[in-house]
Amino acid sequence: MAYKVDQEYDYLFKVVLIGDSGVGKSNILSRFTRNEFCLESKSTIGVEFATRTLQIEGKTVKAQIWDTAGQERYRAITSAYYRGAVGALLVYDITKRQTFDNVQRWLRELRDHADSNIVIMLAGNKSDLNHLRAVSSETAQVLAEKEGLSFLETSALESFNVEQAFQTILIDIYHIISKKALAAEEAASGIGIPQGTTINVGNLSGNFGRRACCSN
Ligand SMILES: Nc1nc2c(ncn2[C@@H]2O[C@H](COP(=O)(O)OP(=O)(O)OP(=O)(O)O)[C@@H](O)[C@H]2O)c(=O)[nH]1
Ligand SMILES: [Mg+2]
Repeated sequence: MAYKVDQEYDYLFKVVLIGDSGVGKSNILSRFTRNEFCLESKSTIGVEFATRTLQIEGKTVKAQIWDTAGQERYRAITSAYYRGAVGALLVYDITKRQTFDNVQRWLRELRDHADSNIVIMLAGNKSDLNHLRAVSSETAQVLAEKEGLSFLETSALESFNVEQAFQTILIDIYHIISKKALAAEEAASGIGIPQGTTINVGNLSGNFGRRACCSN
């Protein structure tokens, strides 16, 4: 009988969604994993996660995306939420200035609890509400550059840039991981060690026949 084993992937990447309550984290997640949107979604309580498997540069990558409440009182234990996360989508609402001002707070939380190499993307959600805009994309871009984050405006409602946002995070993670794997492979096989020129010093006294000379 042919059936697909769930473990059929090359990489499993944990990505966390963070940002203030009501910015649209849960809808971004449901749009990406189930292509669903809900206008009257309730605040998340505790932690939820959903997965989606996709192809990145010929590899099967399973993205496990975690979602929790932006509101402090509903939040699950922070350290467990961030443990093992290799990516983060930090969401604010382009129509609510306060949610953008709090981005620094979320970055601090990431710095305190997540791995220092975590890939972070800033997402200004609800781009469909341009007439109610309170944060310009230029302002957000400046902050993103200052903090070394990628940046996109998204709309979970219109399904705009949601796919792109996750793709960018996952590709960045994949590049970091594959670079690390390559470095480890090279170190193991000795390829990474600087190669020297072999010179013949046969006339030197003693038992030296050949010596390797490292040029760098
Ligand atoms: N217009 C518009 N509304 C959106 C968009 N994304 C989410 N919303 C709405 O914003 C509200 C909050 O969305 P949620 O996804 O529940 O927000 P959340 O960030 O998960 O909130 P917490 O779970 O409380 O942290 C809901 O009414 C959604 O329908 C969007 O792209 N455009
Ligand atoms: Mg939610």
